[in-house]
Amino acid sequence: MISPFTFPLSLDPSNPPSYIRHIFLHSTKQITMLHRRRFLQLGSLGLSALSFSSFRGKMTAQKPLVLSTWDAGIAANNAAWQILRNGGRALDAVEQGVRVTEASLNCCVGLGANPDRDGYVTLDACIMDENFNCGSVLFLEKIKHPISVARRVMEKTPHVMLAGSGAQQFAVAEGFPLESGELSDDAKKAYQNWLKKSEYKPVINIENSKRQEAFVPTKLENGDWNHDTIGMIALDAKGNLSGSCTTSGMGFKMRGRIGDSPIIGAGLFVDNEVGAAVATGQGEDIIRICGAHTIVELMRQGMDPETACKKAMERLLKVKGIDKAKAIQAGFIAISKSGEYGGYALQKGFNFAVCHADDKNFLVDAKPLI
Ligand code: SD4
Repeated sequence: MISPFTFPLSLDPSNPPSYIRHIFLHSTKQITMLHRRRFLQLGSLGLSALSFSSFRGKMTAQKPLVLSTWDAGIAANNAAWQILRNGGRALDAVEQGVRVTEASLNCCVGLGANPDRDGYVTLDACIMDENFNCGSVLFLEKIKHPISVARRVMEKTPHVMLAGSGAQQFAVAEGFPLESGELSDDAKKAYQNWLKKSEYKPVINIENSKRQEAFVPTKLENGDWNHDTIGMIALDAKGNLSGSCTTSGMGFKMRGRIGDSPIIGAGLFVDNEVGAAVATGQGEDIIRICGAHTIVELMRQGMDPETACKKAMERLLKVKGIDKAKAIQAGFIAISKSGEYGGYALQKGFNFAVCHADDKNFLVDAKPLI
């Protein structure tokens, strides 16, 4: 039985310390912690800041609904929401949403992102609709919106995946402009720094890091620090699910390296009868457990989204082993067919953005497994 959950707030809600979170229940199992400071950031995105008290009490499943990974998900959700709020299709929402991130300057998505170890930005993306249609592009260079190329692969070819120069050739034939391939100023700086050490070592939570290190986090157009691979899943007013994922992959990766993000079943999976899931983090380990597909299958067995994400993360941890797992990060988010949602992280530091109304676009800190 679902029972309302009340967080015993002993603090003054009108003046909470920055790290006090408000807890509410939005499914039988999920307790989500929200970061008040981040609510207030929404104002700069044209959304109403959410009041501390507006999250009291139980939260029910939502429709329409859009979720996306990391802080950058707020702006992406905002674009997706413009489609969903008008009764639009989830597929259009997840494409338009992540295009915002692809067009912005950041460390890990789009042409402004960090390059591979040879100094080239190579992009991966995939998209999946409510009918098991899917498309993806891998190792795509000099194209600004890989997610839209992935959609064209899905809609205009008999294939699911196109890679490298073939994917680029297809994109150009479809009218996508071929960009210069020049690194953004931030990426140039980051690459120069990285060359000094030339270490290939993933850094956990680089997406939200404020530190200037070998893996230098780059700045956003608004002056904020970087963000990351964006994965987005949405449920539209008609009850249809879709998802998208787009990334430049791990910064300073080996040339030709592909992570989970463009791989259907690993980085993204949608089954319109059950739910949708998307992943971020160390792609190699997400691939090993077919992360997104595993989560959807666990939801099919009756688990709510957060529990399914947690179980999949437990599997990743088991495969990786605790010692090696401590050096990496992974995050999963999921939506059920009925509009419940949740996420889970391997380690502390992963958050995701949830939007289900004009004035409800907020960040949730995912619970960590270790
Ligand atoms: C990859 N999953 O290429 C992507 C990278 C990522 O947070 O999501 N980083 O492995």
